[in-house]
Amino acid sequence: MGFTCGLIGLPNVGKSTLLNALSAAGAKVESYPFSTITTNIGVVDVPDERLDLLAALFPEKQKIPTQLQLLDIAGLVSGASAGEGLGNQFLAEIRTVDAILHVVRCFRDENVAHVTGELDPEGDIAIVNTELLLKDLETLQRTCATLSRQQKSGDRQIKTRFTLCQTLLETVARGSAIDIGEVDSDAEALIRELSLLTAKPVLYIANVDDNGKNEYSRRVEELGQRNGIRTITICGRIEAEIAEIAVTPLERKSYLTAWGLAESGLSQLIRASYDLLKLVTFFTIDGPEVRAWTVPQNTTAPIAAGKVHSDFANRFVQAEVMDVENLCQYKSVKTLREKGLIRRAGRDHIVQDGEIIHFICG
Ligand SMILES: Nc1nc2c(ncn2[C@@H]2O[C@H](COP(=O)(O)OP(=O)(O)OP(=O)(O)O)[C@@H](O)[C@H]2O)c(=O)[nH]1
Ligand SMILES: [Mg+2]
Repeated sequence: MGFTCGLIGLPNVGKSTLLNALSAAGAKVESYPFSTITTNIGVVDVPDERLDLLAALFPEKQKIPTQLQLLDIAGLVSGASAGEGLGNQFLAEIRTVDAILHVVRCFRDENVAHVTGELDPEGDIAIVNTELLLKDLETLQRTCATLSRQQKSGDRQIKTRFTLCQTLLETVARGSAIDIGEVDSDAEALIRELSLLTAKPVLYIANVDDNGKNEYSRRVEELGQRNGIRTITICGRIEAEIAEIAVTPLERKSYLTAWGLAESGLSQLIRASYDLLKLVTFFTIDGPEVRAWTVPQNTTAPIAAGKVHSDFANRFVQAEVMDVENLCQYKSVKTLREKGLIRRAGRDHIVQDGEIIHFICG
């Protein structure tokens, strides 16, 4: 399981509720703050219409979606970076995730305490962001101090690292998150090595009342737009209830319709997380399965082959590549072959999102 998103936010914003809605994790949900004290883990199937189309084309084969891992992390409060609440545990967990899903409370409910007293999406987001910044500040200060001592030895590499570290420290000390898209490859390596929290990709999740989008969720969206962060609006409680009572996808759909929800917010959320992680999906239709696989962007064909079977990476000779639309249109691999719609791809081929790949191994 390679890719992990972490649900973070203030206490009582609905993180565990969302995890339960997304997976059968059975996380404890309570109306008091800090009900989560140890991290809950859920595994989620990534919905994909293209896989559904392929499964319909090969009804005799088993459909296997690709998956994402989700962590539901303890809520944090102001002062977490200095150990308040479950602060340090929270921040240590965030280090391990590839992307952050920042849950923001946008629902009113007097039975559920709000840690700062009232609904304030911008303020809530700022509290969390400040704690992430303070933790990065501490990490960078500590690393800079160590490197500063070590560079006295005259080692060139250590000197370069020290300079990079200082630049990152200046950014964070100004109150700015680190933008991994803006730095060179050396700095990127250092950022990853130190697992800097503000450099991780983020998605906002506006957790709304039963009535859908509201004034608060729109404020989250506006803030997200200003910061280049995407927002997904979701009603965690309804989705969790539906997930609990609906057994089949059809049942789920009819409950969603009854609630006036066109598509599950959860599907949107999972797809958005997947985009956030810059992953691509490819499909295989060989053997008894139609299956979706996940690889990072810019993965070559032999590496992708190794994902399907560890042996394949070394034994890779070439690949045959088709498009889902073509296969759905002509309904058979044989016809695609006759029409010249199957491409041959060598070791340098970069796997593109949506390709159906047949690996030929020696
Ligand atoms: N009205 C309403 N209540 C919700 C919604 N989502 C969650 N809640 C309630 O809010 C309370 C807190 O939910 P949790 O999922 O435990 O919140 P959490 O963010 O995991 O909280 P901590 O673990 O304490 O950090 C519970 O009583 C939920 O039922 C929602 O969309 N609407
Ligand atoms: Mg919780």
